[in-house]
Amino acid sequence: MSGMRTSLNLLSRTTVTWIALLAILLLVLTAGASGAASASRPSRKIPVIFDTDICDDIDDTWALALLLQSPEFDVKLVTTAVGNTKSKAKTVAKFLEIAGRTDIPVGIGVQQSKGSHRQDAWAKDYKLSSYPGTIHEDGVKALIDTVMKSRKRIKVIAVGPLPNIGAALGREPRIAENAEFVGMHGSVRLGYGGSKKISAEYNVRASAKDCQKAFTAPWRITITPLDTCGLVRLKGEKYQRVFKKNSPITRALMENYRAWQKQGLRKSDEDLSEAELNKRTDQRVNSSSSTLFDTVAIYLAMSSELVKMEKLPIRVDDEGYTRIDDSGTVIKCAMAWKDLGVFEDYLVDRLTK
Ligand SMILES: [Ca+2]
Repeated sequence: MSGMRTSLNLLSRTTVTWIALLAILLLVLTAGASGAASASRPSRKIPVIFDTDICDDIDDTWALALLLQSPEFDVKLVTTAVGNTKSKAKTVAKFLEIAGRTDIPVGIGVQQSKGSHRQDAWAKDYKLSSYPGTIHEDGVKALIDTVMKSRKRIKVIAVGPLPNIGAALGREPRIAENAEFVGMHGSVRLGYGGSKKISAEYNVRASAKDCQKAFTAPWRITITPLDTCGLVRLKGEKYQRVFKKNSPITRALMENYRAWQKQGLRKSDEDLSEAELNKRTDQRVNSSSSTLFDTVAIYLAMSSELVKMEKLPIRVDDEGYTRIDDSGTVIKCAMAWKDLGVFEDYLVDRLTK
């Protein structure tokens, strides 16, 4: 009897051991499977490409800062547009390096000149070859490749004239099938500075043919025309929070703002002494921002809560006007602010967090 009990005990002990081993194996397998699943699960972040004519107006640099301070985005590429795009890429690369975001590739857009730009002084000693991330000499190809290989529909945020987007659509029209367009373009019911007279807004007018291509491509289009973006400017307490923050990003932003203002003043009066130039630059940089048009396009790529959106048929004419016209493409337009003050607070909070 006792011999039988011993062998039964032995049997049950062996069974228990086997069951335990199987359970552990199952746990390991399940954990492995869920690990693999999470690795292959697409990120919930919004994949974006930022196409910018940075270094012409300063608001692009504010928009770049907002982009980098927005965890909603997975920034796949920044491409430079208009003029000397190679020199502009230096400003972008240096800014990304300071922000600790050299994971972001930089693409040199369609090179239109070898000229200089207002923020060149800030990046004059920076070497593109020293950028730890990727520099694409052919930014248009990089843009096409990034869109075509994206597993999720990607948002192309464009905040300047559109030679890069026009070229990309010309080379590979299928990008419109895997992308959405979000732009700072046009003037629909308001012109510059809230004027009741509409304008041929610069980003459209400077390359109207490319804008026509972009606005007739079969992708979803969202824009902030001057009606909303032309009203954003930080002053007083709100501006001072950014001005005084002194984080790596806001420091780089303010250095660029200073370089941009100084170069603008120098161009407008070449007889100014260095001391006078610095004094006038300080007066401007210490008091308020310029109009921050492009920041609104960044915001629209993640939310439209703070604006009144309208779906309007928009036709881009050859002079660069964005007309409401039944023959136009239906586009989502941010036509008015629900509360501009709330957007300004949001912008300041983001930039200074
Ligand atoms: Ca711009």
